[in-house]
Amino acid sequence: MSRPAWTRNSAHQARSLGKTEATGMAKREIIIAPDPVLRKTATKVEAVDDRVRALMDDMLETMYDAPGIGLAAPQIGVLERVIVVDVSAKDEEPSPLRMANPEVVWTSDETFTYEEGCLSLPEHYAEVTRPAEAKIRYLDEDSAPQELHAKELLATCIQHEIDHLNGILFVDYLSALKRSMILRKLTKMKKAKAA
Ligand code: K1U
Ligand code: ZN
Repeated sequence: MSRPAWTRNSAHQARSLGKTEATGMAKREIIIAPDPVLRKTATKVEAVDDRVRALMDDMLETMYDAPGIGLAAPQIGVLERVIVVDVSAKDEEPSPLRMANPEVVWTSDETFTYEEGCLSLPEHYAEVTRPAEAKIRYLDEDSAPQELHAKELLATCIQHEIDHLNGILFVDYLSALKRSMILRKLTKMKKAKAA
């Protein structure tokens, strides 16, 4: 049975309407690096069915709560090729994107540099340069094939999330020294939290 239309509109809107419990959406735990799950390659979904739609809604709930502008399924321990993104500003209407099996089919030569963060690498930020524009092919929440021409922050965020599906983290674009410093700090932080 398909869900009511409003629950598929936006987890953010649903929460602000106080309807999170009624939808059955759930906030999931975000996996912090270093963790082997974040280095695995995720598998394609066969189709976007009710199970995948529920996963997408949980991911949006988790992303808005963090808060973040994107999330990939491996970050909550699910090794499937599913991402969610919403780069709308605070004073704009939410514009969540739910994508299954996203693929970059074209990128511009022009680049865009942005100080990236990652919910799996809390409190660490670094400039990363990526193509400024990208065409993305994906399945939407109704399993319909779509193509999106993304620019600047949206393009950066989608590329960052697709990297997660391939076990790549933004620190992999930094020098080995910077990467190992960040990962060592996170190991220490996790040990301190576990103690
Ligand atoms: O994939 C993730 O871990 C989410 C990540 C996405 C991302 C951020 C910046 C560049 C590329 C991809 C985040 O959302 S980190 C948090 C963040 O950027 C943010 C949080 C609150 C308001 C605005 C931005
Ligand atoms: Zn990330």
